[in-house]
Amino acid sequence: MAMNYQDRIPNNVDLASDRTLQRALEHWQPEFLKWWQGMGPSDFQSSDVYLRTATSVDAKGWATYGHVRMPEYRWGIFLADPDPARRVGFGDEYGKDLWQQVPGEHRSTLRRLIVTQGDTEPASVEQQRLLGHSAPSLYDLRNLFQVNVEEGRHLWAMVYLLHGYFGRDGREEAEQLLERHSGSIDNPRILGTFNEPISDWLSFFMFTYFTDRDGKYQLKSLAESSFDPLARTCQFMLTEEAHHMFVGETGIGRVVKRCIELMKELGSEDPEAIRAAGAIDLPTIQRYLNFWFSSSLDLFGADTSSNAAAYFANGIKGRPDEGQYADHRELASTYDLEIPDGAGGVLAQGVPMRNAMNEVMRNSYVKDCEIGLTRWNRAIAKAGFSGNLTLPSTRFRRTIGSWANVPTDLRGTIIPQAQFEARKDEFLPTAADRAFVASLMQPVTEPGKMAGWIAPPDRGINSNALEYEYVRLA
Ligand code: BYC
Ligand code: FE
Ligand code: FE
Repeated sequence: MAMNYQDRIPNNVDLASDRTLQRALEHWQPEFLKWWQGMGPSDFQSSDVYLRTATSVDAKGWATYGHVRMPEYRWGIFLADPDPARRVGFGDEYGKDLWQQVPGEHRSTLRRLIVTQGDTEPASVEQQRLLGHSAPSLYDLRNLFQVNVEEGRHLWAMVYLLHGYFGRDGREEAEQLLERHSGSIDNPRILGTFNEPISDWLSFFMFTYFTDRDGKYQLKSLAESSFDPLARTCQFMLTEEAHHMFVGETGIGRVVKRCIELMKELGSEDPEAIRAAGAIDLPTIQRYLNFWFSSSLDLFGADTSSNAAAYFANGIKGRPDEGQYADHRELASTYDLEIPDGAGGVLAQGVPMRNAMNEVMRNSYVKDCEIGLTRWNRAIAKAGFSGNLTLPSTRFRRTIGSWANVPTDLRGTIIPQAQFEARKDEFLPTAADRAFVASLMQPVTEPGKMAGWIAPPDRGINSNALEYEYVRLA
């Protein structure tokens, strides 16, 4: 269905035909805007930002570009077109009809998953709210705001489902999505990573590389859901998500590139020399990477999970790209886990495949994370340097699952707690690292200019030059 931009709330769900739902959402809209003004990007609300807005959900028409003030962005409700051939794709009900309404027995589970997904979206906007003040270029500033408005739209996507399919308790949950806040002591966001501060741009790029990628995998698994409105909502969100990971991958890549340029210029890989020249050295990049990768791994949940088994059995949440698997029921199969034996060693344990779904997803995610590292390492090697970036072991610094609170080194070897504490500065960003990175975070607002710690991107947005005025500061 075509997107309707005449309504107060743009949509392709024929919102006008459901007065009650339309009124409920129109009631929530000013609350959202109040939240955006209070908790969204600090300042810049009257700047004109070169944003893309979806105007249709098909492949070619969904992105139109133009300068918009963020509060005037047309946040709307867009679902991918229905696929009449699609059936329940996994679990006990494999092959049956999809659900167009929420089955009573799955109501609280679905609500909880939708709320958890919805909670991450505004959380990320809150985490990033101060970054506009230290953007390395107008190009980057624009990308930050593009990500922010789209995360705001992802919140709309989940709020539509809550209002449209969960009645009164859905409306209450929608209100609470604006009441929890990232990092709040009394009322924090639901998942750990979304309460971590993102106070510098290196963290922002790590977050969009690693944490938005969790978003990609979670959305892919929800896009398989038998609850068709959820699946179609998530399918469309994935088209927007790709840009967030692009920002992360190219962002880290440009920080690495700048470091390489200076290593060449100085003829040295010495971190202190790189820092003295005003860029970020590879060991510091590695420590930031260790932090955000390990934090994001926890977002997949525990490695054995009866919740995950029930989601799969009931057709609620599948595996990303479920179609690629041969067995969509997984009744008899097992998965081999390596878990700590409690005495400093490692134990192999076979668990029912359905209970290991979080781990299956986490593994696909890790593989996807490796792609960027290969690319960055190739650039380092090509320049003739020996340094490289690696993903730490999935056992490292976990707080969820079998490896939670088991101290290991970056390779996943169990070490005594005291040794972990003693080596923390080698593993994770130190206060001095953070202070150094913070010292580089000086805003650059002249079109086409770039901060000294980051290389320019290969190209501008939507075929525009790098010198284009991506944000007209007000
Ligand atoms: N922090 O049985 P388990 C995105 C809890 S990112 C705190 O393994 P389950 C985005 C868990 O809730 C994608 N608590 O749980 C990115 C459970 O609690 P209860 C977000 C955690 O249900 C960037 C208990 O531990 N989407 O979109 O299998 C910018 C036992 O665990 C954490 C989703 O997450 C944690 N990290 O799996 C913007 C999809 N992990 O029941 C946006 C929806 C686990 O004992 N959520 N717990 O009280 C889910 O599918 C599942 O809730 C989870 C957890 C995968 C998160
Ligand atoms: Fe999102
Ligand atoms: Fe995202």
